[in-house]
Amino acid sequence: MRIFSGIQPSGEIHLGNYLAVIKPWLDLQTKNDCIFCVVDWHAITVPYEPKNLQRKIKEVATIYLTAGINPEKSIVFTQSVVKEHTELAWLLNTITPIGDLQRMTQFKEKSAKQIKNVCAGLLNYPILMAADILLYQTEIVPVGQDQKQHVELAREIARRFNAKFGETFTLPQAQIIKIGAKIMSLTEPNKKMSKSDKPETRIGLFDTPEQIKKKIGSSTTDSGKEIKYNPAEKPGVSNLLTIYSLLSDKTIKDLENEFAGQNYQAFKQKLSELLIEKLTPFRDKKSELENNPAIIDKILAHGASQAEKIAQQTMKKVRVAMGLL
Ligand code: AQP
Repeated sequence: MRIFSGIQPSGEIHLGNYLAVIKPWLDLQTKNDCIFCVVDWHAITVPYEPKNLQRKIKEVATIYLTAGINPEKSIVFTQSVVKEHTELAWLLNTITPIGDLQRMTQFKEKSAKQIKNVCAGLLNYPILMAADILLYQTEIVPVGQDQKQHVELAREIARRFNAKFGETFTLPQAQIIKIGAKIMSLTEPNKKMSKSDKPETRIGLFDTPEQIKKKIGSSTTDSGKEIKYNPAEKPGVSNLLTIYSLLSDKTIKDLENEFAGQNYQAFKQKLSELLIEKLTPFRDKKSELENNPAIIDKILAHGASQAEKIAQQTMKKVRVAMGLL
């Protein structure tokens, strides 16, 4: 099956991005035809620092490689290098009702933060995302819970295009993990962990052991003493249990048994140790690749040339179907 997924090089890539999206890519990579993109054109729909963008792109690519993505098996590239993404996005603009874009939850939330000058790019973001997905005739799109709505819109756009211009696109489907598709903030466990929130709300993949201990130590827990999974009544502890379970590959039930009778402090200490063990390779790899930036440049350039070939085939079909060739 063809898989496409991506992360924006915005803010600090965190545990939510890793556990819900990047980690599941590894299983998919063994049996499927995978394309993993650094979606930089999406990252510029909110205020950003141009001088940091190239560094951020390389950091995201570093995270993909450290997590276990094999660039000899999967395609890894930067979105803006393959121009067909914007060409297809423009064409899909012509068949997408504005109302569909205005009802997107992410647009409502992000535009509320940009009250003074909401850019058209923020509204059109899901069309670019549809282009990213449809360009590669994608069947499965692994995402977190918050992006499910955008994948459903991409499917609807593909369906509409096929009905109007003839069978052109594969209809994509979102793939969401059962537990952990929405990792919550460490300080406000009713809100999702987010790149744009304060640093203490999330664990960044490059956090130092001291930062990890401090953030987990001061994360919000709940009244009571038991280490029990109950998102409605104990959202803080349930979120920490979810993180622990995904990192250790133990079930939540097993963890409840393991920590029965222990207090929050002991649980948090064990979780910090596990996080330090799992995240140290990310910091190590970052320093290694910073000392040898040509490695990442080469991988991204090779990935872009592979992605371009597929994208060009689809665009040929699209132009013919739309009477543009
Ligand atoms: N808290 C989360 N739990 C599970 N999955 C998450 N994702 C994001 N946050 C969580 C998923 O990560 C993928 C990449 O996200 P993105 O780079 O497209 O940006 P986003 O969804 O807007 O993520 P952020 O981190 O929350 O950024 P901001 O602060 O800008 O809103 C997506 O599949 C997403 O679902």
